Amino acid sequence: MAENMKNINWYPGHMEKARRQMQENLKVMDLIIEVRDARIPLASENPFLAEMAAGKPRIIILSKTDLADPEQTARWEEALRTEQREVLSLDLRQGKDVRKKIIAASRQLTAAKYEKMKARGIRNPRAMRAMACGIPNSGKSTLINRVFGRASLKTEDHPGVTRSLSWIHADPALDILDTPGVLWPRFDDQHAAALLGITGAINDQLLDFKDLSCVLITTMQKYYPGLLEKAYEYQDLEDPYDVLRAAAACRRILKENNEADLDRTASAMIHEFRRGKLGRITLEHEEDVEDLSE
Ligand SMILES: Nc1nc2c(ncn2[C@@H]2O[C@H](COP(=O)(O)OP(=O)(O)OP(=O)(O)O)[C@@H](O)[C@H]2O)c(=O)[nH]1
Ligand SMILES: [Mg+2]
Repeated sequence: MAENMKNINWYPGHMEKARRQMQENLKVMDLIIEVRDARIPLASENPFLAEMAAGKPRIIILSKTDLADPEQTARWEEALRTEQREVLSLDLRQGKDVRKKIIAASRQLTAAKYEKMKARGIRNPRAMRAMACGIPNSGKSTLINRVFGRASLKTEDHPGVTRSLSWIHADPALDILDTPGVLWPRFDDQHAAALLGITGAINDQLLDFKDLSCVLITTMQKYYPGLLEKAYEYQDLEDPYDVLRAAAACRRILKENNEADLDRTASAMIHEFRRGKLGRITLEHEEDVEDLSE
């Protein structure tokens, strides 16, 4: 990570407020549904959620699998799964089987609690309560709409869409609380922050796209050699700025004086990545991570 990169931070007041309200609601939750982005399964883990969810059954959703590398998604799914923690990788846009899988996993993880209620003589135990949480723009509201079977919550392709907590009676057996995407007050790991920026979890207005494109280029050179060469029709370039210049030439993104417009090229590259135009790409590879224990 280059030293002169602009520092990334995004923790507006609504996130702090949401974090407090989530904490307050925690005691009534039977289950946590944490939605991460399959392209960055670790950088999209919110450390405060891990702490908050401790002791509660948890489903980790790896969303946006249509944009991620399928082989890596399969590896991550295995690596993150534990006894108390189911992992489901889902393309929430397609919605195929989303409802069925979420309901089945919720049932399984709350079975002991449900049986306990029955044993106490409650004939029709209440619906289980789940809190959907995670970083901004990861697909929490889309997921709940899928389980509910109706587009009742607002979803848009930018972070910070959901601003308040709201309960959805998604299924007779499952209530889900939608929450605003939250980040944390300070990113100790600026590389992870850049990955969050690239994938769209951070307000674009705070980002330097040239910085982000350099991180994207070096990561793709490491994991997907040849892909950028193919997309931007160049050969034998290593330096990220040379790659940016090649991309500018290929896409004809030029200033009035015919020089490459690197700012606009960087932004175009990030948006091509986000739309999946550069391929199905995972920016964190499972085999490179040594310790996944929490
Ligand atoms: N390609 C793809 N897009 C998805 C997927 N899931 C969600 N999206 C899109 O991602 C964007 C964000 O989805 P939301 O459901 O609003 O995300 P959120 O987590 O509720 O976001 P905040 O409320 O801002 O925290 C929308 O444009 C969705 O259509 C997926 O699996 N694949
Ligand atoms: Mg939302």
